[in-house]
Amino acid sequence: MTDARTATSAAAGPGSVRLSERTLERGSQQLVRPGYRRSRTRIGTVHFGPGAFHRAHQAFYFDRLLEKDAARAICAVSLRTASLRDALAPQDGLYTLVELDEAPTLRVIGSIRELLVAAESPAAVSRRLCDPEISVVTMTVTEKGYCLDGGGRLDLAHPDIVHDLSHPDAPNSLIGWLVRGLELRRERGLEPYLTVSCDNLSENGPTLRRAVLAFAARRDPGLAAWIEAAARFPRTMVDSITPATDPALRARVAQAAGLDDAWPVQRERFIQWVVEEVDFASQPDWASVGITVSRDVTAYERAKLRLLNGAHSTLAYLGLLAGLETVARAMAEPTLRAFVERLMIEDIEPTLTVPQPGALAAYRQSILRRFENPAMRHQLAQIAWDGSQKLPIRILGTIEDALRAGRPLTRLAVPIAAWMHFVRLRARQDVAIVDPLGAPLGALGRELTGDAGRDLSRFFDLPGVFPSALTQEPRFTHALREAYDNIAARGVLAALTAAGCAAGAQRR
Ligand code: CS2
Repeated sequence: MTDARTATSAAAGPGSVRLSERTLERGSQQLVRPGYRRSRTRIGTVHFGPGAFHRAHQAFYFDRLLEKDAARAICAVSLRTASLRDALAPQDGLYTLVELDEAPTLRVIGSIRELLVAAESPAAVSRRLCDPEISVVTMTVTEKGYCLDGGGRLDLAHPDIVHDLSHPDAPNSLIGWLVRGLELRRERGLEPYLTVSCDNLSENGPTLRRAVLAFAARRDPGLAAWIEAAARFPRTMVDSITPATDPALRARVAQAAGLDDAWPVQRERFIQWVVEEVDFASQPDWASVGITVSRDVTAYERAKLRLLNGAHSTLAYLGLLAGLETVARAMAEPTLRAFVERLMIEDIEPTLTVPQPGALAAYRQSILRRFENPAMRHQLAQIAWDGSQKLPIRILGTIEDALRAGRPLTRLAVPIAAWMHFVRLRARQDVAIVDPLGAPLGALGRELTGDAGRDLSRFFDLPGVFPSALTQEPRFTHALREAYDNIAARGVLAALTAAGCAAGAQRR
């Protein structure tokens, strides 16, 4: 049994009409249909990792771009699994995006024109990557897909990287594929593609560039030099809360659209994409579809990763320990809401700098309103996935900044302690943890005692999670020990109240 990786695709119901090019016009009038002729579009983008977030976010923007530029259709490449290809191929790549609020919008997205599975057809992916029409490669492979070590650099001992260095024409990893595509383009005298990370990584563009160059240098120093000189890896910040697809969504779409969709997606109406301004001739006219082009993505990115994603992970682990299921339900728990708001105000915002005074307060309030959206059943268990990869980016960096500034860690230690107790809870429930370190975390969870003096060091020994600058810092280990023992002794809500963490935040 594992955490509910909420349902994926399913075949259309009996006797119903399946969404496709041929049936699209039979759908209900409320369906918003593509505003361009799909048959005239050309594939100009390759995307790796076409999960729900890609289909709700980037593919939505490219659908808008296609209304102005026919060369912006997407080839969606799944690295390993065929489930998305199998679900959407009978639909000609079409799927329904539901924008959730009090008056939901159902929009059929047509920007994905090709679906490939790299593990099945590496030659087809190679051909696409060196197609002269391709100018952009985007990716959403989550933090773990970059094969990084604890220091944010390429892990050359990662099994996929080891494989790809000896099988360069049929890689397993994103990094292997990006370098393969650039190598083929160089051999053909083509320009590199713009390589755009759309994942929640700190400094995602430079981090990706560093990993690609490290891999290329192992393959061919001349190739690495060419990439270093000619390729561009812009920083980006991406944002839209996208709950996983579930049977309720599929039933809702079938009823409202009058067409069966094997894998619709849903998101809040709020959406934002910030792309770093780089000098690259054939990139899309990002601003024409509401994408922010900025020279300072870092300020946007750090605020989002720490305020939104840091609060999300905090709610996830505290809420799951309190027996709650969704973000909206956790926000309805006064003690939790008060704690998260105070954490944002007192502990996270002081680590952020934004030019406009008052901007952080407004951003925080908008985030909290988004979290409270009753139209969204955003599962805490979904946010809890991959904690070993997410917490260093979302919380530990903030803790390191607080230590440098001499600020207390009382509240910041709580989400880390809650994650540790979550690991223990899942072990007791015999539910596997969805995380690249899922196996060691499961084994560790079964041996945890609830006593910080015996348990914390076990977590500190995990590879690539806790930097030694923290594990050897008494102010951190003391605050974490207190938070961990507090939760063990009192339960999560009483622990927050007892620690005075939940004392009403000064609403600014
Ligand atoms: C969430 C993010 O699942 C998670 O970890 O915190 O997917 C979050 O919904 C997005 O980053 C919002 O833009």
